Amino acid sequence: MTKLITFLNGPNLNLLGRREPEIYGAETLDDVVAAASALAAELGLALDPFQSNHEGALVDRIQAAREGAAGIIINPGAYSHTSVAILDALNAFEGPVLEVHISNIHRREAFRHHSFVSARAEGVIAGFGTQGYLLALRRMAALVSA
Ligand code: CA2
Repeated sequence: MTKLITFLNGPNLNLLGRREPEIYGAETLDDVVAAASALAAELGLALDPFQSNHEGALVDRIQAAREGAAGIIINPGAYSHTSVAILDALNAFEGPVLEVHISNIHRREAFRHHSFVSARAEGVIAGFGTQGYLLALRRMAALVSA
C-alpha cells in the first residue's frame, strides 16, 4: 500500500518565491509541493501537503497524521524556535519526523540557532534551499521502508 507522508510548512512559507529570494529562493510553495509530489510518486509514496500561519492548525494536522501517515516532513518556520506545542504534538506521533529549513539557520541570527522540533526529528536539513525538501523525502522513503 502507498505510504502517506504529511508535508507541513509553517508561518509565512506561503510567501515563498514572492519576497526575499536571496534567502529563500525563487520557487513558490506550489512549485515545491508539485516537485515533492512528483518525487513522492517516483518513490512509491503519496504526499499530504499543508501550510498554515497558525500554530494550532499545525498541531491539529500533526495529530491527524497519527491516523494514517507513515512519516512527517516539517518546516515549522519561525515556530521551530518557539513552539513547545508543536514539539509535544510531534512527540505523540509514532513515525519518523524530518525537519527542513530552506536557509542555514546556524548562519543567521542567534535566536534561529535553536529549534524545539530538532529534539524530536530523526534528521534535520538546513541551508540546502528548497532542494532540502526533496532530500528529506528521499531519506523519508528509506526510513518508512526499513
Ligand atoms: O529557513 C527556513 O526554512 C526557516 O524555517 C524559514 C522561516 C524562519 O523563521 C526560520 O528561522 C527558518 C521563515 C519563513 C518565511 O518565509 C518567507 C518566504 C519568502 C518571503 C518571506 C518569508
